[in-house]
Amino acid sequence: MKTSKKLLVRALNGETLKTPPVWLMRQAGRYLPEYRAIRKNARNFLHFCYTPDLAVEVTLQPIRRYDFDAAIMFSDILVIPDALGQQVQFKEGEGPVLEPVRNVEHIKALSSQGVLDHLSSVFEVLSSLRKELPDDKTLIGFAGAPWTVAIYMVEGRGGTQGERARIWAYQDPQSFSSLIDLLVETTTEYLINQIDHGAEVLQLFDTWSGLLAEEQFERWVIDPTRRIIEGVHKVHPDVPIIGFAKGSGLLVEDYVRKTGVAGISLDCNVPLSWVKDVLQPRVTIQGNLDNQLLVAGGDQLEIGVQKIMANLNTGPFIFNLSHGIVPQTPPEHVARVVECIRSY
Ligand code: 1CP
Repeated sequence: MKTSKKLLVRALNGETLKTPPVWLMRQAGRYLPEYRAIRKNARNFLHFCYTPDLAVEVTLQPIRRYDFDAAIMFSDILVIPDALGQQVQFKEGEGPVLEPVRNVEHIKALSSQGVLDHLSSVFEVLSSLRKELPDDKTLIGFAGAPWTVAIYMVEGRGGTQGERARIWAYQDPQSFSSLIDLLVETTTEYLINQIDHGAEVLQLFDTWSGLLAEEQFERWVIDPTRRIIEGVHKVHPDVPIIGFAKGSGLLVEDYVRKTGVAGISLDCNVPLSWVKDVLQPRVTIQGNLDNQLLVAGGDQLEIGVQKIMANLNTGPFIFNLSHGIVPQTPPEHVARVVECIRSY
């Protein structure tokens, strides 16, 4: 099937569909027994991401089980710091641990030279997926947005409020911007190559954009995102890019106007009537079922799905979550959501 005929791409090109395309952030992951079975044999998480056979297999698992409209390649946003030469580890039960970047010398020690070679297995995963995916499914590539990746690079671990990065950005914006610029340049090349290898849609994850005050948001979220999208579109003008500026509240309107995203992935703390009236006329909406309601299940789950459908399925729309599926999610709740959307 031609890419432009696929449901996800049609929605991103502004079409209102009777039944919206559906995929869920972190649709591959520990809530699935078939994922855990493969994961337990992998040496470590990064090695798992870099082993094409395994990454392809776990990408396809949720497509087989739920018939989602799109597959997101299995990888992680932290492969970029790893490829830049920063030490990155995923510790069991602890999450990512990085050798922190805290000053100009640390930034200078990073190198964008071998990044694409280092990530060649990711491109292999995409090429294989394009061959193996059912014809009507869209293949999504992704990267972390510079601000969110920088937070992990500077803090050295998850579970922070990005304090060090935020203070650095205020105290010495010039040196902090050299880190952001390096990420803009590297991420742009990385995404262009993802498209060259079969990605049909891209998503930029800015999970921690909601930590920033208005001017900082403009400088460290909007501007780098706009530059990446411009750079990608210079080479591949027709590939739609979805932005996930999580937690950014009302600032998301500016993000939509200035970055060039074709779709905006929303979390669940935005009023749906505002989304419908203000955002949806400009951009395709993706979202925004509370990922904890997906754990909770029951009647509330179906009511939640229907409320989103009633508000947002009257314009260009992609069904998704507020944030990724968590490991405690009962797999049968995911099946109910898909059924509920398709029988709406
Ligand atoms: O052991 C495991 O299985 C590790 C769990 C896990 C998984 C399944 C991690 C570690 N990463 C992933 C895959 C992943 N990460 C995908 C795959 C595709 C899919 O959606 O199915 C994607 C898109 C990501 C992106 C990602 N990684 C983000 C952005 C999206 C989001 O959820 O906010 C972030 C912030 C990360 C960092 C990361 N990687 C892994 C963990 C536990 C974390 C979060 C650390 C933290 O801040 O606490």
